[in-house]
Amino acid sequence: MTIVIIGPGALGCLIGGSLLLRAAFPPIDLFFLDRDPERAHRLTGQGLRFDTVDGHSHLLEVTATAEPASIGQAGVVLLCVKAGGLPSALAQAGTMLHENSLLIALQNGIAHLPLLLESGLPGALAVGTTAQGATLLAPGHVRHAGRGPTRIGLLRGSNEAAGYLEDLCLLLDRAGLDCETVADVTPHLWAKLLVNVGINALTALHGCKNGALLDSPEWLATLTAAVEEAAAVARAKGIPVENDPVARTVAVCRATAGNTSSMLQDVLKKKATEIEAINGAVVGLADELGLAVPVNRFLLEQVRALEHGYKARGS
Ligand code: KPL
Repeated sequence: MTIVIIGPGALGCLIGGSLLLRAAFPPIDLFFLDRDPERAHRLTGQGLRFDTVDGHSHLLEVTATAEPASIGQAGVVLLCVKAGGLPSALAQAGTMLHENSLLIALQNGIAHLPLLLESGLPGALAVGTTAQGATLLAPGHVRHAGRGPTRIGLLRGSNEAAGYLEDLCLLLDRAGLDCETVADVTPHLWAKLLVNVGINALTALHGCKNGALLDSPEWLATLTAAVEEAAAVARAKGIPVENDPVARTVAVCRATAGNTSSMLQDVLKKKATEIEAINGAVVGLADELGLAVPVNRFLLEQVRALEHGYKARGS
């Protein structure tokens, strides 16, 4: 099985590292595809440093490239870029996909679904969500910072593709990523969105680890309000929401207490964040539905201002 991971960021390195370390059977050919040729070259030369959740550190041999043509055709392509990087990642994926391939998108939020469905790429299409925590300590050095479920569902594809997805999920599960296929992925994407709505912007604004949100009554109150607003939007859209999404978000804060959220990692690197795909998506849908979501709007505006600050300084 040829597996290509597009985007050797925190999540891509976590998945790649877990597969290389633990998925011995069936044999896989794993490639990382980066858009930066120099970084790809360095990753191949230096290997991937993978710190497991139980504190062990492994140096793994990897093959990374910026040239999809050098990989040829892929069985599975995992899109591990941020929502904003999806258009160029889809263009890269396009050259490797064929009618029996499986493309799996693992972005936060829900805003990327139309883009995927309209991409017109050959093969089956699946979307997934994971609550695994991963921190990219440096390019090519990832720490697995906390465990949580990974759920993947087929958006488009034959019965054969569904079987292929089952096999792949089994492989990811054996690799320690707590992975299962689901018939309808939408409620799972929303469940994860509600968690990200509560954790990501707040950790980015306060510069704190996920677990620290539980130490401040004020931050916890904002987390609670943001998640409740987003849950009301989900319910108004007819999406089933589990009983207590706030309790789930708190549980994820605990399970990934030592993790630096992906949004804080972006802010620390002065990169564009996924705020538009997370709290921004909630605000956009709330506006369409005529619902008030003041806390999500506040978080959206604050993170936009933060991003604008470092973009404006040109760093
Ligand atoms: O998904 C995450 C993220 O950081 O984007 C969580 C689950 C909050 C883990 O940090």
